Amino acid sequence: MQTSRSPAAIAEISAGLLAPNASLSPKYFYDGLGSKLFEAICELPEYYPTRTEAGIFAEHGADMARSVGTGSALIDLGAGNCAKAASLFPLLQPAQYVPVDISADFLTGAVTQLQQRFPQIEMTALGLDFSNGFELPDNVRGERRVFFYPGSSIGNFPPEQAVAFLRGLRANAGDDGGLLIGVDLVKDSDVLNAAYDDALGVTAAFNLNMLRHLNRLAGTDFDVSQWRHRAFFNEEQRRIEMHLEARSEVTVRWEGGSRRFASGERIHTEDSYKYTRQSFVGLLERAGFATSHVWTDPDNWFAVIHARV
Ligand code: AVI
Repeated sequence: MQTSRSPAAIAEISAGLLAPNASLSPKYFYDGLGSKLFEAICELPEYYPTRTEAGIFAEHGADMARSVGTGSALIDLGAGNCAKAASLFPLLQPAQYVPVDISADFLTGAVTQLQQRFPQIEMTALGLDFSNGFELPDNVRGERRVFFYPGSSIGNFPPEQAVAFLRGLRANAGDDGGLLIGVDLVKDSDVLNAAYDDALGVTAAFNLNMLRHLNRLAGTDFDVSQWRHRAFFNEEQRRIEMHLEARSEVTVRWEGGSRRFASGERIHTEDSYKYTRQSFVGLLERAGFATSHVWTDPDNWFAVIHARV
């Protein structure tokens, strides 16, 4: 979660707004309110990924533990409140738990509580932005390392960046480690469009809230009421695209820059790539992983994959 002004953030936001096709990183969704809105999205009837993945864990957790093995160092990427990993502790029985999240404060609170429930698991919280690669601390290096990356967050990287990111995990996994990852699958576009443009407008609020966050981060003067949420499945690219669209002509100003947007002009805020089973297995192979097992729900909407090095 990023809330204070930094020259690097201002430069990045400014470059994104001035690009011919304006675009901003989805990381700017997540201020305090943005994180709460994302939690609300996960509860929406239209947003199937969270509950579908939870259903797969509930149904196949024991099988996953057999495939992954017990006694590993479980490295939870984007751990948040650590609830997903914790639900698997009784089955996976990790020797060590390493939650990694950009919000260190949030993590520390969650881990303190978790340590009381599972005193036998050694826990080391890491507060860092892992999307650009990271080094594991020395005390994690001795164990068999299993990365846990649920929620289909891998879909928010373009495929080439996803391969590079997975390669980084592969390099950190050692000779006998692995990866347990959640992947959202290609499906009927009506289901996908509804999941990212829900009837209550929670995803619209999540998208629009980025503008308030930018105002604080970069001193932009966005007026939220002048913009609307747009989300649609791009069949050719197999991705949901989210945009913010100007309702009428509007000029946005910030210290050191300004940009005029014509009515209907858009700022691209997020891509969420959807994969077929085969296409994701291909991505894993390119990153140096071998797929060990794939579990899906009865509708084949979501997959949890165990990959070995
Ligand atoms: C975090 N990520 C996996 C979500 C997704 O589905 O791509 C972010 C999101 N954007 C809109 N709704 C949810």
